[in-house]
Amino acid sequence: MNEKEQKNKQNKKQGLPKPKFNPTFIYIGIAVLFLILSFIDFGGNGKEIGWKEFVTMVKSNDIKKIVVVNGETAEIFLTEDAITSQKYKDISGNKNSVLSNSPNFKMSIGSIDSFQNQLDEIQKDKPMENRIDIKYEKRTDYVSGLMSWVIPILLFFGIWFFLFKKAAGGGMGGGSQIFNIGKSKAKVFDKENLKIKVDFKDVAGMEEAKVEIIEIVDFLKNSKKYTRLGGKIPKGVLLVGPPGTGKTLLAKAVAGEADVPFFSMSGSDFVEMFVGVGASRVRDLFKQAKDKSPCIIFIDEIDAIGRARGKNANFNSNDERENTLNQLLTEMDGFESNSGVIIIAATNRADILDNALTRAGRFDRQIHVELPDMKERKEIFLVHTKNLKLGKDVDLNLFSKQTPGFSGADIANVCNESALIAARNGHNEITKQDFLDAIDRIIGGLEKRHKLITPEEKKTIAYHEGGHATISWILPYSHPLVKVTIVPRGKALGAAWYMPEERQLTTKEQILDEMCSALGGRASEEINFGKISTGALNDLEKVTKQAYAMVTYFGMSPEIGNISFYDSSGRNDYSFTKPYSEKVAELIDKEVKKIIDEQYERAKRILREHADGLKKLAEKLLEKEVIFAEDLENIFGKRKDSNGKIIIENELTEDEPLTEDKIKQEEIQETNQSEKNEEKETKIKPSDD
Ligand code: NHX
Ligand code: ZN
Repeated sequence: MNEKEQKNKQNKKQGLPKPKFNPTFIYIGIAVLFLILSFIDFGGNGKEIGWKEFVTMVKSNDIKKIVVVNGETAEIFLTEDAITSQKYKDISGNKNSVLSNSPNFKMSIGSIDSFQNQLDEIQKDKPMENRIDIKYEKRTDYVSGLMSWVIPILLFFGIWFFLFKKAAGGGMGGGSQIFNIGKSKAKVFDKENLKIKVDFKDVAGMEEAKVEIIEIVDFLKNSKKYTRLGGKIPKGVLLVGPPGTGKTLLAKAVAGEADVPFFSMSGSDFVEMFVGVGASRVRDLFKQAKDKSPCIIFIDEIDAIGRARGKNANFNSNDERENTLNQLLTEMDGFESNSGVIIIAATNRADILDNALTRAGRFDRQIHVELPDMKERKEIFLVHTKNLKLGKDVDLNLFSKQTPGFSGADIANVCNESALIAARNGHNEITKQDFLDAIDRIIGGLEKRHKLITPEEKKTIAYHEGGHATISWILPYSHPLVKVTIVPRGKALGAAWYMPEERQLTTKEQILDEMCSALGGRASEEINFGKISTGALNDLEKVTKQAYAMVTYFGMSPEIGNISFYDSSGRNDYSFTKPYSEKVAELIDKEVKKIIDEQYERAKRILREHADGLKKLAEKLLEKEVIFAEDLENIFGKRKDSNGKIIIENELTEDEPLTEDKIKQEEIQETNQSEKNEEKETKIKPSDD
């Protein structure tokens, strides 16, 4: 630590503000100095007099000598007698001093010649020895001479400096961009800079990940405990999980909890236009980190540099990325395990990372951060609704049930959107409906009630959606329907919304039933109008993908058998070569077509069987635009499972209180118990997702 830092520390201890050193003060100081210098007249303080006074002085023989400076100014020195008698006190305004050898008066002259002539004229009667002594002097004005070359230079440097500062770029701190190109761009969070305010309290959900990550905090805090027994502290931790699940938040919470500096950087920050920059930035980052150890380096989106080497289609074009990766690998090997620097990297694709990066001794620990389940979603809702003004009817249990597949970021988005919607509707608090609208908005996009749709099109849409709804109501394994709408939203003209069950396994029957309901839209168009439309695009896309997955991944086609071409390592991309023969390829296509054709026929059969119900449904849709599960129950009766038993929708199981907020939440729920039945009507996922 150098002296300056120590001084700063002392100042802090005494509560003094850090002395602020501002270079502009110097510049202003210099400028003022020059101004003062140029105004001070070294030529003396003699008062300027006119010709008339001068003639009087000459005639009364009071002038001892005259010095003509630079042919412009005559400096007049009085005789001792004149000074002692204080004859010209009135003119000079104060006493004329004998002591000073500066002139008593000054006078501007036109030219030396005319001055000389006029002076001679005045004293032409005087004898030569009584005449005034005239001297001619040439004085250089050092100040203005200096200024004339100093100012341009100063100006030049000033502009240069200014331009340089501008080039240094926004927000990256001082210095020029050009000179800092090899420096790491890491954002540093530590005591002096930005304080991390996140700790584990702020991390909701992710229970499993939290348990593992708490260990990392312990490594940083009590490293002795582990090293005492000869153990090595891990160097790298890889956070793997889909986007928006809070990997960055988790890493920040580790740093916040362990109270150590935190270097945050994105994988793409390393890469620049210039060769060698990435590697140099890695070097710089590790150097900085070692100086501040114990600390955490966080590299977001590490796949930007960590992708497997040499497997790219465009050969040799990515040397720079490889150099960067190599440097990262070397640096990770380079520093000792117990140096107190832990690298946390985040990615949503661990499978494409280079083997060397994930081997033991580097990022050997992988923590999987998964999408939150219903209980975790509720915790996340609790965190994000903390600062919202909630209405009495808000039920976070319902919302967490309505948002399967949502990430933490999505939930944050829902909460924010709900506040905006409530404000737009002029509500004083955010109501349940505002939340449900926000959820719909996040899933399906913006509602477009004003889209121009002809009556025929409207009818087609109604029958299309009616087809989806009818089949999913009749088939036992399809997802429970929430609502059907023919109001355009996002890119879709209409949608059937389902509540996808959060299941870990899916049976073949479930997939087939889903495919059948997805094909129900097109089937309904064909049956009812004898014409089909382009509108089934999304449905067909989904069905085709599902069918191919069944055949090539899940071994669900008898012809292909229990063969899977799925590659979990993700290393070989089959974009050019397929791992099967042409014959198998043909077979796959045939099987896929068979599955889809079968389901399409099944869909048409079901729709013909329930033609009356479908008609009623479509008409109701055209009339009301949005219909709910209730209306379907009125038309088709209760939904039955594969054994013909009536399906009872399982109520949300109440779990034990989580926090005080939770208790408050339950009070709210009790007051709404009567409304509970209606809550089921709400929607969750459009069919064309
Ligand atoms: C379109 N979208 O983009 C319209 C807005 C059958 C009532 N032309 O399956 O909305 O038709 O169950 C080029 C050509 C998307 C681009 C045709 C993009 C077709 C959703 C499909 C409802 N609900 N389909 C559904 C739907 C559509 C689409 C296209 C395209 C429809 C259907 C999209
Ligand atoms: Zn459809």
